[in-house]
Parts: sequence; C-alpha cells; structure tokens
Amino acid sequence: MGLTLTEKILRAHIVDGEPVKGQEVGIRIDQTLTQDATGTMAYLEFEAMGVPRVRTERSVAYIDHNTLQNGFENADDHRFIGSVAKKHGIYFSRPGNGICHQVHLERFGIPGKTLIGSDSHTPTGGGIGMIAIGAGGLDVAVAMGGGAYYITYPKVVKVNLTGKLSPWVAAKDVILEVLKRLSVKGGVGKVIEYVGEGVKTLSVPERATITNMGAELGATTSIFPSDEITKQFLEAQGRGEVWTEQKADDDAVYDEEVNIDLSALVPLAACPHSPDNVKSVAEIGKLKIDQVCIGSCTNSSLLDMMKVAHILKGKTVHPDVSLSIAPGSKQVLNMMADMGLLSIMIDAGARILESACGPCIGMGQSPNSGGISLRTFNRNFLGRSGTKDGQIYLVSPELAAISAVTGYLTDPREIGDMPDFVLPEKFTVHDNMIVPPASEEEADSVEILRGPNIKPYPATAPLEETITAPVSLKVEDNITTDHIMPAGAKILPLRSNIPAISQYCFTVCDENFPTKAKALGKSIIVGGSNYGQGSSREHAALAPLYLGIKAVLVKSFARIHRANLINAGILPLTFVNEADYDSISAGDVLKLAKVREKVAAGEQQLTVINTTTGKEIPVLCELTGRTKDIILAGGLLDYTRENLK
Ligand code: MIC
Ligand code: SF4
Repeated sequence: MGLTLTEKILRAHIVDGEPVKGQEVGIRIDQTLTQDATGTMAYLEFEAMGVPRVRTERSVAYIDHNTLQNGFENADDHRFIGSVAKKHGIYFSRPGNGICHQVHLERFGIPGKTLIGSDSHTPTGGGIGMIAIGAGGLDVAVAMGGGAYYITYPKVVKVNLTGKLSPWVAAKDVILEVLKRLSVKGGVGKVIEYVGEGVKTLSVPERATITNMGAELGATTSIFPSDEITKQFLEAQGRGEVWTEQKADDDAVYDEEVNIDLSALVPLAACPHSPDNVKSVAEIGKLKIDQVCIGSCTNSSLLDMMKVAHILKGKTVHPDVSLSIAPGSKQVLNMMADMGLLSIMIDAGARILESACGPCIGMGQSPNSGGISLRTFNRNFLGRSGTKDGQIYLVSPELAAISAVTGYLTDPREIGDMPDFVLPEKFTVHDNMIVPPASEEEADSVEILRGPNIKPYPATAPLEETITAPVSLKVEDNITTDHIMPAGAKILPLRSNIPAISQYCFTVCDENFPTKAKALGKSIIVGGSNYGQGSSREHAALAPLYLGIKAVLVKSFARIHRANLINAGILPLTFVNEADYDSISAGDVLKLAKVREKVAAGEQQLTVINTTTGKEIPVLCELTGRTKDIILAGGLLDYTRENLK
C-alpha cells in the first residue's frame, strides 16, 4: 500500500510510538521558529530547561508581531529575544525583516523537513513540502532542547486539484472554497494534502497562501508536494541545493477526498465573523466599504504585490476608503522598490506599513465604528481588528486592490485581461537583518538583556487529589483564543508579563472575569465545541492558570489549545453527552472526586458532580501516558525538568 507524502515525512521522523491513526506519536523536529509575541515566554521556558544550545538543525527567532513599540515593553522583549538567540544558537530575524512565515519560506524552509513554530500559521512551510506545524511556546522550547514533539498521528485528506484558476481568481479563493466545504472544525486531527494536475499550475507563494490558511480549518497542517516549481523557487532564493523532490506514492491511500476544479472557482469572501462563513462576491452583492488592508502571512508575497500594483497603476484609492499595504518581508519590500511597484502604490494613495503583522493582529489600522474592512488576512474573529463592531471580510489581494479603487466590494474579473505575472528568476537576497548566533566559545560571554516587563512563568502545582471548584465562566461554541486572551496594541506588549496580561483574560466575554476568577481562588470554565480555535498563544492557557483555573470542561477542543492547557497543567475535559452542557450554570460548584488517583490509574472516563444541582455528569479525560504524566506533574515545564534530571 502506497504512502501519502504526509506519512512519508512523519514516518521518517518518528522517535516514539507507532504510526497508527489516532494514536500519539513523538516526532523529531528539524527546525523551529518563534515570533516575539509568543517568543519571550518560549525562551523563558527554554532557559528554565537549562539546555545551553539548541539541538535542532535550525532555529530562528523572528520579531514581527509587536513592532509598534508605543512603550518600552516591545523593545525590551526584542532585545531579550535577540540576546537569548545569540547565546543559545538561534538565528535572529530583526524587526523590519518581515513576517516569520514569509521569511522562513524564503530563507530557511527545506522540503521534507519537520518544522514547529510558536505560531498557528507555521503550516505556511507546507507550501514547499515541509511538515510544518503550529504549537505552543513550551512545545517549541522542548523541541529546541532536542525533545520530541507529540501529535496525534493524523488522518490525511486528499484535496485533488484539477484545471487552472481563471484570470483574477486567486489561491485565496482556493482555501476559502476548502473552508466553505470543510468548516473551521473540518480539519481537526487531519493533514490536508494537495495533489493532482492542478498543483502544477500554482506557484510557491500561491501554495503557501493555501497551506497558511489551512490553520483556519483546525488541521494539524497542510502540505503540497515539492516539485520542479519548488525547485525554481528555491533556486531563485539562491538555495537550490536544499531542494529534494517530495511526493506521495501513486497508489497512496487517503482517509478522505475532496475534489476541486480550479477552473470552476469564482472570487469569494469570508464574511464576518468566521473564516468559514464564505460567500461569492455575487452573493454578497454591492457592499460599500471603508477600509482595505493588504498583507499578513497569508498574502504578502512579491507575487501578491505585483498583482496589487498592476491593479492600482494610474488609479487613486476611493475617497471613502483607507488602503494600507504591509509587504511580507524586507526582500519583498526591497524588490517592490527596485521594480517600481512601490511608487505605483504610493502614487495611488496607499498607506505603506512596515513588513510585519500589523493590522492582522490589531496593531494599528482598526477600522471606524461599524466599519466594513476588506482584508487579505486569515482571521476575522469578532473584535480582532481592534474595533468591536468592525465588519471584516477576508479576500484575495486582487479583490482587495480593485475594491479599494471602486469603493465597494468588486469582482476582480471586472478588471478585464490579466497579464501573466511571472516571478523573477532571482530574488534579491541580502540576509543582513538575520543575525547568526554566537559561536559556542563566545556564547558564555553573551549577556541576556532582561527588561522590567519580563516576569517569570506562573507558579504551577501538581494535580490535586480532588478538585472542588465553582464555574467562573460558561461560554458558547467556537470560542477563539482572541476571546480568551485578546491581542492588539494595548495587550500584546504584556505577553512577557502573565500577571499583567491576565487582567484582560476573557474580558471580551465578561469584563469582570479576571477579578472574579482571582477572588474565587480556583475555578472551572465550561464551554461549547471547538473551544480555543485560532492562535497558538499559550497565554490563553497561562493566564487562566494564573487566575486559578483548574479544569476546562467543553464539548470539544481545538488541537493546539488543548495541548497548551495540558502543558500548563490544566485538566482538559469533554462531555460524554453534549446535552449535559445545558445542565451546568455559571456559579455551580463542580466536584471531581479522587481525580488524581483516577488520572494516574489511566481512567479515561470520570464523573463530575454538580454539587449545586446534585447531577452526575460523565466526562472524558483522554490523557495518554505522556500527557497523563504532564498533568500529574503540574505541566510540561515541571515534567521536562523532572525528566531532564
Ligand atoms: C495570530 O495570528 O493570532 C497570532 C498572533 O499570530 C498567533 C500567535 C500569537 O498569539 O502570538 C497565532 O496565530 O498563533
Ligand atoms: Fe502575523 Fe497575522 Fe500571520 Fe498571525 S496571522 S503570524 S498575526 S500576519
């Protein structure tokens, strides 16, 4: 029986467990990446493990999220990360060098290798045939220390691409179509593998747009084969020597199949407030817009910028619209300048932002009240833009650019003929903003620069014998990490300060939650399905840990968030009968009798007693050998410390 590409790469990296779908396996990690918003914590954790030098083939620390610096905190964090990187063998991509995923694809990614990153859009690397997975900071720290990364051995979904995209229909429309069909929960426990004749018609940046936004499916990752097109891309980056062919066997067996005829796709948009709320432009109709933002790790490549510049050439941004453009990397921005694209954009009235995440994570450019904003990004969760009632539509750069000119949501096919956009044979390569680490001999003398905003990892405690605690919060389905631990210009600077950032935990749902939870001392959160979707931020587990949350009981979890809860020593529980969700109210006191003993004995089904109503509720506590030990120890940090001794 033939193997999928996913399985080939995973099998070559398994160091613990068997390749059985649904079971946990540990894989060797070749490369890691961090960004600054999750990075400070990841490096504090790495330091706490006491490993002097990273044991990966390549680890890179990027600064791209917190680049606003409207206080000392961001700059202090950058210096801290830069100094840790230098000391411990990590490459450091300085602020201004670009968004981690874009730069990693350009300068470091290698087909056939494994990569984990403390950012949920790490699957961008799947665009060149890597198994690239988003993870919590602590998992990345462990991988840097040479430890395995654990995943559920995934099912593999075949997305069979046929045909060719019509002019002005984009890679973004491909992933929006997949999201429309599979939903934000459709990828859980799965890897999405793209195959078929249509693959050849897509360039590397287009493939990367698709794998990047596969994160919104809840998938473990997404992957394209590495072929001649990948080779050309790497050669153009001056890295042709790292190319290898990577593809599935012809007789590979997949768990599910989705067929997409690229020629039949039309321009699409994800409507507020979910990436899977996808409609065609025709269905949405003539929508007047207030803002257009082009950029983010999904759509900020040179190819995207070439298309945008072509559309804006000789035009002016509509008087009622603000257009911002953030190129994905220094390389992209540099080439835009050399190719004259930048002056076309400036001339048209675009507001050029630095190469960073920027508005995607609410760092500036919040829309006006109730404003309609078209964005080439990947997430349109409520409030993420910084404007609570902002209406965010996720679209392709082509659609965004033409709409910025017309002032309303416009089908880009109205532009008329589309030229052949060909990527240059050579990209401008100048890695002067990537600082290599100090040599082993020099490392000792590198001083770690710690600012006053950097506070240690919150206190943890081993799992209690019995948990008796009130429900401090009850929430609905599809709660995102942007609800649990919001980002944005005000809160992001506090990422290295858990006591301070906790004051914003869940405030989107309940303004008083932090005060309430702290006053209760310990408590439990109850939620619906797909709890914790979105970002990889472990702060969405660390802030609850700091506020005394002992267990989270929900209908189902998103993958990375569940892992982060376990890493933080918070018990993840799911209802056996989803209907029992209705029998619990905020304020009820729940009891898990002899929970430590039962978890230690490997019992997978436990009973929660609602002492307020007397009802007994069966719940699942699906912890395997390793995750069980982590929970018993009080979290991954304590567990790793124990195991490193
Ligand atoms: C995001 O897009 O939400 C982020 C900001 O990149 C996060 C990471 C973070 O919260 O720091 C992600 O996607 O993992
Ligand atoms: Fe940055 Fe946005 Fe990409 Fe997250 S999704 S890495 S915030 S550009």
